[in-house]
Amino acid sequence: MNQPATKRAEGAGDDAFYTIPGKGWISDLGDLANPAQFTAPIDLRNIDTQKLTSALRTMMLIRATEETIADMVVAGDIKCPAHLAIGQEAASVGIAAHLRPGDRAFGCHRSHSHYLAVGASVEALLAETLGKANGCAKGFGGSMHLYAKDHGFYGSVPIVAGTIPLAVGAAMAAKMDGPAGNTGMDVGVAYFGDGACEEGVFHECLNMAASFKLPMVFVVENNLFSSHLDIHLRQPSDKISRFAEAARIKCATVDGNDIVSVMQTAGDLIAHARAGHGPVLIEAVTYRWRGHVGPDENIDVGVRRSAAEVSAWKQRDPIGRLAASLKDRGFSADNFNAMQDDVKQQVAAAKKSAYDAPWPTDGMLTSTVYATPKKPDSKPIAVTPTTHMNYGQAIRAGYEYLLANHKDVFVLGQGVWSPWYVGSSMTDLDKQFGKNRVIDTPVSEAAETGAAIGASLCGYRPIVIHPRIDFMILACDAIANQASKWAHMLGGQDRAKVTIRGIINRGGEQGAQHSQALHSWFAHLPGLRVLMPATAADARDMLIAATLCDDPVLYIDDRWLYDLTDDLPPAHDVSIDAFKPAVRREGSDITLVAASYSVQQSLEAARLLEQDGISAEVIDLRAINPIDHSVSAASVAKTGRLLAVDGGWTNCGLAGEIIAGALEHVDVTGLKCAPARMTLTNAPAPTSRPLEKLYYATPAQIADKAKQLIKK
Ligand SMILES: Cc1ncc(C[n+]2csc(CCOP(=O)(O)OP(=O)(O)O)c2C)c(N)n1
Ligand SMILES: [Mg+2]
Repeated sequence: MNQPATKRAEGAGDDAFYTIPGKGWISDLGDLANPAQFTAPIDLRNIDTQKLTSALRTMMLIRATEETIADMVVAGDIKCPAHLAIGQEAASVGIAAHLRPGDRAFGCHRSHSHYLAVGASVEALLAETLGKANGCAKGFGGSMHLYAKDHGFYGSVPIVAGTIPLAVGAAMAAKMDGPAGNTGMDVGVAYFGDGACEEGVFHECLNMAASFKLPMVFVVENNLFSSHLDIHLRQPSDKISRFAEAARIKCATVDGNDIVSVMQTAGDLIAHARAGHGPVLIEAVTYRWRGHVGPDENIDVGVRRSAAEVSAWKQRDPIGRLAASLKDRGFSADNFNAMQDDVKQQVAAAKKSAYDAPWPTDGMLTSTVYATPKKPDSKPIAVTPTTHMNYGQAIRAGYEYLLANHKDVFVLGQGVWSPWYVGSSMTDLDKQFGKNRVIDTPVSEAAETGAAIGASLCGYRPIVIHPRIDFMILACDAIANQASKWAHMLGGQDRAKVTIRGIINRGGEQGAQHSQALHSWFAHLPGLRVLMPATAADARDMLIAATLCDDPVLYIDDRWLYDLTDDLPPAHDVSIDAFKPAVRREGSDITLVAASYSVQQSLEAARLLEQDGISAEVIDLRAINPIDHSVSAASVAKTGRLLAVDGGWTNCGLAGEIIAGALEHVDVTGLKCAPARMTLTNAPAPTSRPLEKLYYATPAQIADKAKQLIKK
């Protein structure tokens, strides 16, 4: 095929892509983005003096703590990336003035200020930056993963925009909890920067929070930079609140270095969210004095910024302006100096105790990855008696049981009100349990999944449904970075008790993006349990166990199994550790190991082999992370032959893991032949009928492969 000739315009300069400031850029923020403006003392309006001096002290504490962190970086004691918010203190303190203990705030990479503004411990912060065991994340988070849930700070992470959907989920949970007396609802709060507003998930979250009318507070600290890049080079406007307007969210853009402005605006907007009128967005325009990361003022990820600009912004110092304004209320220079000394002493004492603190013990490296499985402690009433049902109906029975017996369970996902979107597996659950517990969502995989995680940190056990694993990939940050890491990176203090259901939906000429089985991708992640039911009974009971488990669980069902039937006894609470690998058929000549649909194919292959006098043992792995190789290994030790069967691709896939895991546990000199694997053709799924027939392995092909091994 001929490529069209490149038609790059002659003479296109650097500004072909970027609107270079000064060349046609008009600031929508106007004076708010101009450091020469808003430098005068601020108008204290009618805010109580004690409230203001307390805010001043918190801002000073944040600054002194961050200056100490800068010194500790320079001294070489802090190695983790430390993003300082010096110059930005008013935003977090102004918002925190209106938060209460039940609220749920989530931070970002630059969150020392958010954490300290809610009153969390300076000692625990400094110890955390050093990696000490009494750090706020037990030494597992460093500067970028802060945690103080007892102060309403649920966690911060450095994936830009990563916690925004979690905060939306926390707001969802707050709405489910309902108002606290006549004081309105608790709120979810997400702190993030202007750069985060360039991430897709932010827009999914605005839309979802507005559509669901959630008590959600989006706080954007617009410091006009993302890393080394000025907002003028990244967005067609420097005013972030325009995105909220587009989502019909009540919003305000304020001078983020004026604590009174932030406090007053936050007071009004947070009250709006608490009252149930829907989400709000507060844009605080500010500026960081130091570079993107580390202690330097003039360097931003290797790019030098204008020293004149930095010093101009220092004239709009939130601390200096408030202190100057308070003089009229009798707060003298002596008062200021005394406060400063007091703050410095507090930080110095915290620093000393952080240095003196112990390191985490070796055992902590792995001890927090998974929760200890619990024994079921209740005997809830079964919804259905022993019933003959198929795999799809069994999944539905799992939901029915959970929703009937466990008030903390709710489900959300796309198409869950539809009679066919997810086969027979959820039919009419919304009618039975209400649309507030069976929630159909916008087309926003990242927001839905992140929200489920966020709600799971607030006492709920959500199940988020992805009708195809292909679509679930859009939620990879929530799954791979957030859910699976949450417990470990916060030192085991909290867990994402979320179930993520991904459906494999192959065949039917649906092609490359509607047919994938990506279980191997996700089974790679420590912290995420991955279950693959191969029978109708497991389809129901694994869903129950996954939901009641304190770890994040990816539950993968396969539409090709939906017609498989079984007699299921009444349901009951099941523990996650009930699902050891199962010998589904005993045999002596060869071991077939598989999960999910491949188990049924292997059983069919074993029936074919029996006709040729070959006895095949079939192992159903059931859980592929953590994976238990012991049953496969024992079988291989007995038969001397191993064929791994998997519906995923070969390279770095489950079949390779099955072989490696079994061989590590057997005496290989006893093997009768080298192990082999039967996997998917190494190509994306075709749509054309004859090619599709070629593409998927059949039981006859599995049997043939087994026969080849036996001949060897
Ligand atoms: C998903 C993701 N992409 C890129 C990065 C690299 N990164 C770290 S911080 C940052 C800048 C974010 O800017 P902004 O949201 O405005 O926050 P600020 O640093 O200004 O406080 C970037 C791009 C990241 N951590 N995560
Ligand atoms: Mg920024």
